[in-house]
Amino acid sequence: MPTINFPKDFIWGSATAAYQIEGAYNEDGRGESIWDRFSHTPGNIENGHTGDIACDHYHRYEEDIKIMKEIGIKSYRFSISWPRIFPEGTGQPNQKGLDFYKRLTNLLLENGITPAITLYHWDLPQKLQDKGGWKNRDTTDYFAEYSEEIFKNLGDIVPIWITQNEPRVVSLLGHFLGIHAPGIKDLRTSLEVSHHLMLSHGKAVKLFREMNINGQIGIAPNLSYHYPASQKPEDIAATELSFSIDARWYLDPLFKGSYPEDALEHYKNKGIELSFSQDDLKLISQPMDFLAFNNYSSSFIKYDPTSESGYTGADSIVENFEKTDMGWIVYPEGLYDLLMLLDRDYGKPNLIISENGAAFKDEISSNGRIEDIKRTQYLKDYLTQAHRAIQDGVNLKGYYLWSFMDNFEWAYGYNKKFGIVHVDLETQERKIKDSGYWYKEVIKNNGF
Ligand code: IFM
Repeated sequence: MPTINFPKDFIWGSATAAYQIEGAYNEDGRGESIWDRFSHTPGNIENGHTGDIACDHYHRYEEDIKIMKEIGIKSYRFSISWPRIFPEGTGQPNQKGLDFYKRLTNLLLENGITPAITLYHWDLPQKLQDKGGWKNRDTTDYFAEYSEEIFKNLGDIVPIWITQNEPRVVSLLGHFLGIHAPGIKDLRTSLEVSHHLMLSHGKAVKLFREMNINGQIGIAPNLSYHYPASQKPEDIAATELSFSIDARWYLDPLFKGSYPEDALEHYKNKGIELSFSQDDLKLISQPMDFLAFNNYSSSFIKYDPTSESGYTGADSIVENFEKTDMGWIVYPEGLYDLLMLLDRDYGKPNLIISENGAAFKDEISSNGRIEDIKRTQYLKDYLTQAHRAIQDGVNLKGYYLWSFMDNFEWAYGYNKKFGIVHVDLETQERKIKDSGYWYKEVIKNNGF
């Protein structure tokens, strides 16, 4: 008997994203995405890796669904490649692209696996980038057009929908740091982009309601709990500001219909005065059915007047923590604190952990197994904290493990392994890791 029991109907899921697994980048009429352009540009991705072939999931989805079934995964979260549906970003939809997602969705359903669709997981059609990408407000209308097409085709069979995945990463890494596609480095642009991503979410939710889709819809920002490096007032203030910039910037518009004042003030002091119309904020703050969020780690923040933002990560604190292969600290209590904060500050929403997992180096041992003890321990510790929050009254409805299989980890190429299923990139052979077998038992017992 498990000692940690999850509520009946808890959603045990696993997640991936189109560009990270599909491959078939130029097949069946798929258009170019900004990630094709970015990864094909030398110097952007470790080892020059690309998503051209990736896990070849486009051709191997049947085998992948078989493995999901073997593990007992109850819900599979995947994203749709916008340029597979609209190669030009807008205009005529590509029937072959739609057919692929229909085949995938139907096979999931036949196998008793609930499909959960993410509409945007970063692969904007390059043609839309050529028109200004997410900086261009028109992109929010193109996104609505694309969402409408997907709702029309899959709305009657897919019960769970996520509009945008990690708008903060798109804005910061893609448009301020320039280390993700489309590789832009401009603060003002990154802020305009973040607003347009949120607006596109609002437009998709509006359509979803107008079309009477019989499912649930939400968004998936990446969130982590921020702790002050000390109890000094300046560290506490710096921590609040950093959390406003990283998290409340997305949460407040969704739940309160406004952007956080301290973050607006911070940007104003940098010479960027932002104002947003009430109409936009009304669209963004339409009620969602759930808030999904991706969580991997936590941050410790200290006041630092020498840094551009006025704060930095407290290296002296985190150096003693265990870290994953991404360099992210393992701090499961941070998930508990985050769940409690969301519950307290945002009106007890239904919550879904739409991503959680760990990259560690794997080796196939002589007995043929992949004994990924660290990943299993990480999952166990994070799920323990998720369960603790449920016990304390948080409305946590589900958990999607990132990732179903090893895949293209953006700027790191294939060098970071998050999967509970190992993928041999030479042969495309799949192998369930020990963590996958552990997850299978967790799902079977609804706990551990
Ligand atoms: O692989 C990514 C995913 O695409 C978005 N969330 C974080 C994961 C791990 O970095």
